[in-house]
Amino acid sequence: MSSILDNRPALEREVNKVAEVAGYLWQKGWAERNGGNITVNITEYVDDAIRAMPAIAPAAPIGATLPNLKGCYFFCKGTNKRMRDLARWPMENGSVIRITDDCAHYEIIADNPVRPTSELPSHLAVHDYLIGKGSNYKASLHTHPIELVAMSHCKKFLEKDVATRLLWSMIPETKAFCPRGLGIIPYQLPGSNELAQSTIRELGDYDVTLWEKHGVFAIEEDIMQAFDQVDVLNKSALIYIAAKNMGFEPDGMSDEQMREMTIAFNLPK
Ligand code: 2HA
Ligand code: ZN
Repeated sequence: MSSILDNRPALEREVNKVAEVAGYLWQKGWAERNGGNITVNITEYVDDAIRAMPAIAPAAPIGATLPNLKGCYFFCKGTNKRMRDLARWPMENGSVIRITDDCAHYEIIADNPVRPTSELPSHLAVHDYLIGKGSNYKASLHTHPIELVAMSHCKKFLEKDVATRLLWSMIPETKAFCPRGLGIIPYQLPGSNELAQSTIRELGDYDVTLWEKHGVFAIEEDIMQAFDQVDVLNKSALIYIAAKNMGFEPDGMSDEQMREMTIAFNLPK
């Protein structure tokens, strides 16, 4: 069967990155059943032949009008599809969609009529926001990292920047690679517009947000970097929990050590 990826190595590379990340999410235990979603803005790889491709399923409403998405194309994980299947067969467990000219509907154009993720309204609202502010971020990732979700069940860690400061202080790399920290989103119904709106509010200040008692939502230039941010933060959570399991509260890096690091790596304060 022919594929939209045939003779399009740059587009194929982006989809392969999605498949690789989907495999990591499964291996880490962050993607039970159909848990988590990935969307990537692939508009820069779209040529005239793709623009001429007909829809292979009727147009469906997004649930919102998103003016910045006019003419945009996305690769999306399919709803009810498993990350572990996306890892092996990306074009059977995900699809390429086009936003229609009214900016309120999408149509699937390739390879199979796989309906996109249940979190599509929040993912697309985030992409609309990113384009609107001229960001070069193209990927968004929602997943269920065990230790970060566990921390989100404790009120103390839901106060602004408490979890960020704790996680940064576990190992110097965390602040170096996640200099914007972890934004906190109070519990909202999965897939709801309220969840999308509060996520967008926090993404002004953070690249990764923690959805209370649910998961994380991360944005980055590509899907590999979005995964890296979550992985680095969850690694710090694992170190914190390992220390607690050994029966002590970890000291964390001192304020002086954090200051020294911030200056040496030229990080924001
Ligand atoms: O798509 O994780 O929050 C499955 C989910 C929804
Ligand atoms: Zn989820």
